[in-house]
Amino acid sequence: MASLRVLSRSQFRASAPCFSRGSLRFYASAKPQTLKERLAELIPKEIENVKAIKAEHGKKAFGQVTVDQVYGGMRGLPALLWDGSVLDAEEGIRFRGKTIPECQALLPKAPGGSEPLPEGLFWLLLTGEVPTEAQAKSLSEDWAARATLPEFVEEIIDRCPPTLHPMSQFSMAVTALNHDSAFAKAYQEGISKKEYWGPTFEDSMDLIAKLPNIAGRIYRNVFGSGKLPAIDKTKDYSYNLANLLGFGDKEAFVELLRLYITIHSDHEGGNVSAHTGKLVGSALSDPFLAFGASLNGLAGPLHGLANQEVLLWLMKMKSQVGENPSDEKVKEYIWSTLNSGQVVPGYGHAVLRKTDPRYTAQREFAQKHLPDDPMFKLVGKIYNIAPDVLLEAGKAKNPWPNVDAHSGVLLTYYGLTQMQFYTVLFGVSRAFGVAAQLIWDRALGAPLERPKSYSSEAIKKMFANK
Ligand code: FAM
Repeated sequence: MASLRVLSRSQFRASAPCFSRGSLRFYASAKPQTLKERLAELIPKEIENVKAIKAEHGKKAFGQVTVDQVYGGMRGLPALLWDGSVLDAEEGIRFRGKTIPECQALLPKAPGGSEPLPEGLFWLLLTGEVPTEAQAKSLSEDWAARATLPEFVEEIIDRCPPTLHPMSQFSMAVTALNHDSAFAKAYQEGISKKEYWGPTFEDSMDLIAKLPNIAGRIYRNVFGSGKLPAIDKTKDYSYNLANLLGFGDKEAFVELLRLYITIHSDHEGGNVSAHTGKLVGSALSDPFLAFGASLNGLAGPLHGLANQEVLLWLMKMKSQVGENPSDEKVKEYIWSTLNSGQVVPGYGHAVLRKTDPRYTAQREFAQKHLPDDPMFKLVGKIYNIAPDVLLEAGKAKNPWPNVDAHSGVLLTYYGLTQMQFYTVLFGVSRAFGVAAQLIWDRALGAPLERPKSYSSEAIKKMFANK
């Protein structure tokens, strides 16, 4: 359906008049404004905004950097800029100022669906604006049109031994896409710095578009579930991803993926995968190289691999304490994990100090779709017990569950039981945030990242007489 909007002069030329009201003239345009067109309008304004902030506040300090922060993984160090999402320790993530429930209410949905389309989230991350249904649909179509993999990338995936972890295969395939990078090509041809964001945008769109085919191919190769279907160009991104994995006929699973991708997309700029993408991108490595690096960080057990670890841990717990254990048995099992020097996967967070709203969103989905599932009930029981145990143990600053404590149980319920694959789905989702960040970094001319490191000897000398 044609959309109504007030048009800029250049857009006016391509449109036919529709009607006027007062001094405003409205035009029916056959095509909604594209994401790239909207960004082209927003970028010059944001460049001016950043210039003004730097001019007014550039020499002001955030506060002290302590030696503990240097030794302590830079916790809380204010060092990065990213407008797409901000993480509050108590409240959790907001995407461009919007909480997860607000995104669920406001972002466009698929026909008959009730979860937000990740297409809308990507638009929101990039522009700060909620797109129309037509704009979200135009992204589904654009991504479907870009989804085909180069043959040599298919071959790389097909040659991987099924024993190679799906995340390693995923990162290799993404890195190999750099073969056709528009940014790398434009850079070789001498593109001006002011134009960097254009080919970065094209690469980012290609990257996101090709991930379902990469993920689907890895899944089918490793777990032996037959030939990949073609992308359906009339359907949304999450449907296509589900279908490539062999779950296209399960509407509730498709809805789960829409929610899953949305809530896993971005978690401000400092987490390992987001920051790695930004850091590598700052060397002007193209989005495929930068996101390949993000994936390698996501593959660590303290970050994205935690969703696999949670399921393994739950399975072990079940085998030791049975399907429907008493609270006492669950408590004992959690203590045995801690006493053997391991972490309780899915609990704790570097920034959050309350239950992760991404956990809550998944819990609400489970309450709606699988309230009687025994594994869901076990996860609920652990939620009632683990925080007290972690508090009593006295080390973790945050005893509450994070996003990974819940996702595996939902995927298992719908038949996606291969937990080694779970982090790949996290990776597909995280591309949305990393890509949005890369586009804005190139648009704002973000410089090479180069913080300073110190030796312990230098630190001792620096504070010798203080
Ligand atoms: N189980 C046992 N110990 C824990 C713990 C947990 N779930 N969470 C934190 N601790 C320990 C931590 O290992 C550290 O011990 P040491 O002093 O011996 O080094 C101590 O408590 C203080 O850590 P912290 O300051 O509370 O947390 P960090 O900011 O250092 O680490 C996490 C944050 C997420 C790495 C940590 O909570 C953890 O290992 N959690 C389990 C793994 C997990 O679920 N990761 C996924 C995080 C998720 F949100 C994501 O990125 N996808």
